[in-house]
Amino acid sequence: MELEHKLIAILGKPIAEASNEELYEALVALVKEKAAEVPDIRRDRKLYYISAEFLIGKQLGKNLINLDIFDAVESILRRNGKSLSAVESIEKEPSLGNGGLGRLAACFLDSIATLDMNGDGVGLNYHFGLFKQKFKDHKQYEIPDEWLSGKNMLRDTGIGFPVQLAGKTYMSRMYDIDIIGYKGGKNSLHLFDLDTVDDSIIHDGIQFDKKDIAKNLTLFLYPDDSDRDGRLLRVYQQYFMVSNAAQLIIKEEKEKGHDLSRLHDYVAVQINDTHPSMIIPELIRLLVEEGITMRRATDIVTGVCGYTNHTILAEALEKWPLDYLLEVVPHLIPYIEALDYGVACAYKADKDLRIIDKENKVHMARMDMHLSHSINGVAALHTEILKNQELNRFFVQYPYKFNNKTNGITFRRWIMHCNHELSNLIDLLIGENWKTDANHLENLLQYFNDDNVLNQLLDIKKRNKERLAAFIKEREDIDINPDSIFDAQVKRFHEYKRQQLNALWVIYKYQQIKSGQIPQRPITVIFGGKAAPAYVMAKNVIHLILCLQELINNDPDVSPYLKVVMFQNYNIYKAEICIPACDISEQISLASKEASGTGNMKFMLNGALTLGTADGANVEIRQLVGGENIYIFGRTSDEVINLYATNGYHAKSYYDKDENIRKVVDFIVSDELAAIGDKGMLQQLHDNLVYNDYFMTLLDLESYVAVKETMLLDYENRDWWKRKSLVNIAKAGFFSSDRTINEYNRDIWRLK
Ligand code: 26Q
Repeated sequence: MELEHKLIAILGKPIAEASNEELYEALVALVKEKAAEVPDIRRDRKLYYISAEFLIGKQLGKNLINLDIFDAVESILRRNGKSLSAVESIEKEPSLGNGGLGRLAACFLDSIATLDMNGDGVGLNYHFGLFKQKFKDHKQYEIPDEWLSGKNMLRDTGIGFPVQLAGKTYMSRMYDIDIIGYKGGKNSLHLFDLDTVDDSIIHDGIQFDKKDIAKNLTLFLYPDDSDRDGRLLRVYQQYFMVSNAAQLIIKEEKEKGHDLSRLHDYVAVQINDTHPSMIIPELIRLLVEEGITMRRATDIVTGVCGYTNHTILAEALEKWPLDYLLEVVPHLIPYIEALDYGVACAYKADKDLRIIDKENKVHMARMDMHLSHSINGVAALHTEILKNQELNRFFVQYPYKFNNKTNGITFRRWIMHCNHELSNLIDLLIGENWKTDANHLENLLQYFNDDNVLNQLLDIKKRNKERLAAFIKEREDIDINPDSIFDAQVKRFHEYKRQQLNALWVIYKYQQIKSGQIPQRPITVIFGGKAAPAYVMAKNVIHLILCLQELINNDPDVSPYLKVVMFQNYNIYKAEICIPACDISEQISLASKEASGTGNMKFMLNGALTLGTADGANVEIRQLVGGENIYIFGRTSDEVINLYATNGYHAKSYYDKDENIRKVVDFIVSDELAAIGDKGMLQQLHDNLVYNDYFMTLLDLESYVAVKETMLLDYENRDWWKRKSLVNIAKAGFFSSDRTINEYNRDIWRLK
């Protein structure tokens, strides 16, 4: 009752008479009021999680859940003829991330607050985020994502720091977003910005003057780095982020009266990939300015910092030419050179350990590894590959620094919020303990032979499919059949993730249907994700998929049995509607290349079965559910690593020797597709597959097709499938980010 009265008071009118927009604003005000009553988490020791991305998703629903008033608010609205989900759809989604790395940071903040640890996020307030994806002529176009327009949840703190960029001083401004733990206290996400940034300099999509730092610094996440000015801008952004972080840390420590020469006793910094690596020389510099010797400052900062690696792809390991740094952050150069000199003295023999290489490039990851006390990978296989292959030289020097922290996801968003029905059913079956200790989900296994419960799982999946079908009809105007098998691959577009492999399967199935081989049950193949604006081949793959969507969905011979749907501007909100509805979770990266994956965990938790390679966290999913409850195909990471080492893979020979492969691959340049799409793009994609195929698509095609057929057959055995689905849900507890964060805390942060 109290809540209802509050809401009416804020609205100034009866709930039934309010519009969804008015209800949205009233609920935001209500959340603010409630959040103000939630105590700040304060401890002697504090974590700063520094990240270029925080893909936090819409905040209203999550905050209602964590304040434990979601159900109450939902029923108040329902009683007044309103729908909370309609109100939630009004909120603009923050565009502060790209993919897994940013979403991981968001899940971590949720778990850190929920577990009552003191840990804040530090990042940048990108005015137009990554970009908004638009499809036109079956191609991706990029436009600014105006997520900040209208009301938003940022709070101007009035706090700012002077930051030196290329010898000039700029005053920053810090905006905060409350991070409320589930039935817990609150921390903050600090997003830094510059008042002078000028949104009006953007033209023609996402173009702008890359030189005018005062006006462009925080316009976009990952601005185009295909020219020198673009790359310099990224260095400006990175330094701006970490300089603010470092000054915030020093300010807070001084306010607490802590002795800076014991900073490592009070502060932990986690470096999320190499984007924030300059925090290391910057913190050292500030400590030296406080009168601490360089030697001592270096030890202190090493004791403070931990580094997380998210990739083995060489191009993602950042190396900045020394002259870029000289231009942007000349005051850091003496520190970086001194650190490099220290490395040179300590490890004379091994040039590959040097921070500055002989081409005068600064290797950010190497700096991280020398000057952090912890280096972690994000899934067991990934960490082993780092230790034994990619970072082996560092592992030999610092074996004690290396550790694994298998990723996790917050169950508050990825089941409680996105799949109420399943969440409520679980409550009824095993009680609510699983929400704070996810291992309790294993208690679901007692229903392994309970047809009543298993059929309820199927019913919930069905209703989630209907919800997704309605959403796709409304947003994309495509009709999909809720009785079809929903098969989804939603993630950033990258050749190593091999959306092209899935697209080849779509072609294979299309050709089968055209020749009269009708599948037992219709299949809906769902794609979603963005390609980096300058990543030509990833955009070609999107083009192929959009052309296939056009061809197949409009072919009356085929569309009753096969549909292709590609979400436009896939984001967290769409993920929350998509994932609970899917049967098949495509996790088909080339083995060894996907550090972990976290989408795989979200699908599993919502009862989908994985079709994947033995890569990243798929390996751990298999260990948990057993081989009969997952569909693994393709070469192993050892085999792939060996093929790279021996130059043993030649796509052309697979193409030449197998007629079936040729038929499928050549369809990319068929008249049918050329009539729809851009011949040049399709030809380039085709030729890349046949003559280059760096991520070995054709290598795994045969095994992918075979295992996928088995999976589709198994789907028809509903009695089996529902059990497999139950086991997946029951075993997903390990992938709670609460478990991950407890491990970070135990091994790296020691916050409490
Ligand atoms: C690097 C250099 C230049 C421009 C951009 C970048 C860049 C930008 C974003 C490099 C990497 C990223 C993002 C990486 C990412 O999202 N990695 C994912 O991290 C997840 C969380 O650990 C893992 O689950 C995924 O396997 C991994 O792909």
